[in-house]
Amino acid sequence: MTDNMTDIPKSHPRYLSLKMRESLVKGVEDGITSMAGLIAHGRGEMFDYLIGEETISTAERAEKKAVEEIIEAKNPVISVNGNVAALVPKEIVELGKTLDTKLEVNLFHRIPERVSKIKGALENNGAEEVFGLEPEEKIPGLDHKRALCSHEGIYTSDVVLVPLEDGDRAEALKKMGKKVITIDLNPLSRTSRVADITIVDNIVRAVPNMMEFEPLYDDFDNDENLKKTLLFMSERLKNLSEEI
Ligand code: PTJ
Repeated sequence: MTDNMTDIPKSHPRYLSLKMRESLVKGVEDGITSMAGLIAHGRGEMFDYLIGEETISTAERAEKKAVEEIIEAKNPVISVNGNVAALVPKEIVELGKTLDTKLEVNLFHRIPERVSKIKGALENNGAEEVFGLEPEEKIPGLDHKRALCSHEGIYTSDVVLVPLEDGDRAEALKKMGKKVITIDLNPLSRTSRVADITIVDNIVRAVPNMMEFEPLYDDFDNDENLKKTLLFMSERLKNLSEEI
C-alpha cells in the first residue's frame, strides 16, 4: 500500500482501512485501478467486517494449501488486476519471487494504457518480467477482454492465482484444466464457489501470510472450508448480537 497518507494519524482506529481506501483512490487517479474497483473494494470491506478483519483459521488453512499447490506446480502464474496493483504492488512481486511464479496483468476493464501502467507499477516494485501486455491467446468460452492472455503465462499455466476475481474467468480456467486459487473476501461469490482453493481473507493479509507460511501437505476440501467460513461468520454475528 502507498504511504502517502497525509491527514490520517496512525492512531486512528480505522487507519489500515482508510489506508487501503486511499491506495485505491490513488490507483484510480494514476490510471491503475478501475472505477468499478472502488465498488468491489466496498463489498470486500463488508465481508472483512464479518470475519473481524483478521485471518481466520479456515483462511490460514487455504493459504497454506495454496502455497503447497503453487510450489508443486510446473508453470504457476499470479494474475494481477487494478485492485491488486493498487493494494499490494510490492508484496505481490515479492510473493511471485518467493514462490517462483510468473506475473501476468489480466483485466476485466481492459484498456492497453492501464495494462502498461500496471506493468510499470509492478516493475517499479522489482518485477523483472510481467506478462499480459501483448496477449497472443484467448481463454476459450469468454466473450469479454478478460479472455486475452499470454501464451507463456496464463494460457499454459497449470496453477493460477486469481485474486479479487469477477467470476466467469475462474470457471473458464477450470474448464481448461487448470487449478484455480482465489483470494476473495466473499465466500459466496461465483469465483469462491468454483475455485479449487478459496482464501477468504483480505489480500493485504493473505499475500504476506503466503510468504511466511509453510505448505499444508494435507487433504483440503474447498467446499468444507467454505462451509466452515460461513459458519464462523454467522457464529460471530450471533455472538456480537448477544453483546449488544
Ligand atoms: O482491474 P480490473 O478491470 O480487472 O477489475 C477488477 C475488479 C475487482 C473491479 C473486477 O474483477 C470485479 O468487478 O470484481 P468483483 O466481481 O467485484 O469481485 C471482486 C471480489 O473481490 C468481490 O467478491 C469482493 O468481495 C472481493 N474483494 C474486494 N476487495 C478485496 C476482496 N477480496 C480480498 N481482499 C480485498 N481487499
